[in-house]
Amino acid sequence: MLERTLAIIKPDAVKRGLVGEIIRRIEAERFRIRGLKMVHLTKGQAEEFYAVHRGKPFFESLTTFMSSGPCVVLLLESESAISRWREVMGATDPARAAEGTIRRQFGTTIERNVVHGSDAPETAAFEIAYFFNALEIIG
Ligand code: IDP
Ligand code: MG
Repeated sequence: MLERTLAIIKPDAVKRGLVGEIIRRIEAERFRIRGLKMVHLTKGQAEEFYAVHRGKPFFESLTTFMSSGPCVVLLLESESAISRWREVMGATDPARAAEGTIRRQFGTTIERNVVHGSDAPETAAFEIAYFFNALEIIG
């Protein structure tokens, strides 16, 4: 099924100059980029975006990290975009991520794992609407 998902190039990757490499990978995997922008989240916005993780031990550190510098957010479209982008990213913990995945290649810790991807159609819809209005979505 043709799907849309939200991808984020996290602040660690932006700071390390990995934006071009990750977008190259997105295009090589034949995702269509339907939206793209750079944003610097406030702490409150990071907390709102990651609200499902509120109460978890890593929530405070995660939202501080995600608001520590700019991110690049992308709206990706393809067949099975949600699961396919998660496969390209690899497992949450870079040390456990499969060889050849973005997180395995570039991630440094379970928190600083370079990229985000929506995990289901409902979360994708929420996350896409969080960052993109109708005028900013192409096609
Ligand atoms: P996901 O990004 O692979 O979907 P989630 O469980 O949704 O993983 O967690 C959201 C983000 O929170 C992760 O990408 C990572 O940055 C961070 N995170 C998840 N689990 C931990 C942890 O155990 N310690 C520190 N940070 C974590
Ligand atoms: Mg998640």
